[in-house]
Amino acid sequence: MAIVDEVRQVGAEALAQIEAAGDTAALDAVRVAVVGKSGTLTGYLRSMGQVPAEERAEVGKTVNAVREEVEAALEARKATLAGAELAAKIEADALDITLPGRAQQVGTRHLISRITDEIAEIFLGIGYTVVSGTEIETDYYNFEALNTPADHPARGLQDTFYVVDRSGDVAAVKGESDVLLRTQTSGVQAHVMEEQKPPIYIIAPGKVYRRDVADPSHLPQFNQVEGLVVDKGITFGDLKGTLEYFVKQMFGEDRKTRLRPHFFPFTEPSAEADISCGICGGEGCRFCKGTGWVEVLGCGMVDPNVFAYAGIDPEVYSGFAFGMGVERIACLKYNVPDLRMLLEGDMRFLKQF
Ligand code: 2NM
Repeated sequence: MAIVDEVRQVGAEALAQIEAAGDTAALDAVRVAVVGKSGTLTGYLRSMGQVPAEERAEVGKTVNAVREEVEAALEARKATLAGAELAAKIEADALDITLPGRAQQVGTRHLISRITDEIAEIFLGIGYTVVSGTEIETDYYNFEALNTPADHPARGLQDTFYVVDRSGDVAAVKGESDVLLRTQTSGVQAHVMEEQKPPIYIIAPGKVYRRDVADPSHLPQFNQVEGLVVDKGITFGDLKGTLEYFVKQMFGEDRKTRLRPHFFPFTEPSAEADISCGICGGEGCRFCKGTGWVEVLGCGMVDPNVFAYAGIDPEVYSGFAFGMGVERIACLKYNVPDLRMLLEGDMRFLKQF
C-alpha cells in the first residue's frame, strides 16, 4: 500500500475511534495513540527521511491534513463528552427543592428545671433569696452541723455516697471531716448561718444523692429545695402560714394542707406536710392510698443545737426550715404515678408538659 494510503487509513481509523470514545478518558487515550509524542501519525512525520523523495511532498501534506482533521475531531468530541459529563454530575448532585424539609425537634426546658424555678419564684415573691452550694460536701456540714449525730443511721456507709481517695479510703478534709455527695441541701444553709447574721430568708435548690434503689417514690439522685428562715420572734404559726401559701400557689387555691408530727434531727418540733389529694379531692383513692392526703414535704422549727453550731444565739433568734423533693412536687402537680418517668427521656411523656 502506498504510504499516503496508509496515512489516510490511520486517519480514518482514528476518526472512528474518536466517535466511539464513551468518555473523556477513552478519548484522551485515542489522542495519545494517534497524535501523541509516540503516536502513529507523529511516527510518519518523524520518519519522513525514509520516504522516497518523489513521495515526500505528497506524504507530508497528507499527514498534516489528516492530523488537522483528527485534532479537530478530538476537540469536537471532547466538548461533547465534557458537556455530557458535567450534565450528569449536575444531575447526580442536584437538590430536590420540592421535597418537604425534615422538621427539627426544638428542645424545651425539662419539667424538673421548670418546677425548680416555679418553687423559687414563689419564695422570691415573699422576700427569700436563692443560694446554692456544692454537690460535694463534708460530713461536718451535711450531718454534724445539722445535729445529726455520728451514730445516726443516715451516716452509715449504706445510706450515703462517700468520696474515696486513690487508695479507696474515704477522703477527708484537713484530716477530720469525711467528704461525701450531699444527701440534702441543708448543708448550704449551715454555711449561710455560719457566714451571715440573721435575718435569714433563703431557699437552697440543688441535686442531692442517696444510696437508694430507684422505685416509684425513690431516686438515688434527685433535686431538692430546702428553705430556712431565721429571725426574731419566728413561730410555728409562721411556718404553717408560709407552707399553706406555698401549697396554694403551687397546686391551686382549693388545696388544703395538714401537718403531722414527725422526727428530723435538725428541727424540733418537726412535721411532715400533706396536701389534699389532687385526684379524688380528699375523698380517698388509690393515688392517696384511701387517705385523701398525699405527703409533700418535711419541716420544723430549727433545733437550738443547729443554731449553736452556727454561732447564732437561740435565746435571741428562732427559725423554721423545710425541705421538698422537686421530682415529687412535679409528680404531685401533674398526677404522675412514678418518679422514674421524669428521667426516662421519653418524648411522648415529656412533651405533655
Ligand atoms: C427538711 C425537713 C425539715 C432543714 C433544716 C435545715 C437547717 F439548716 F436549718 F438545719 N435546713 N433544712 C429541714 C428541716 C429539711 O427536709 C425534709
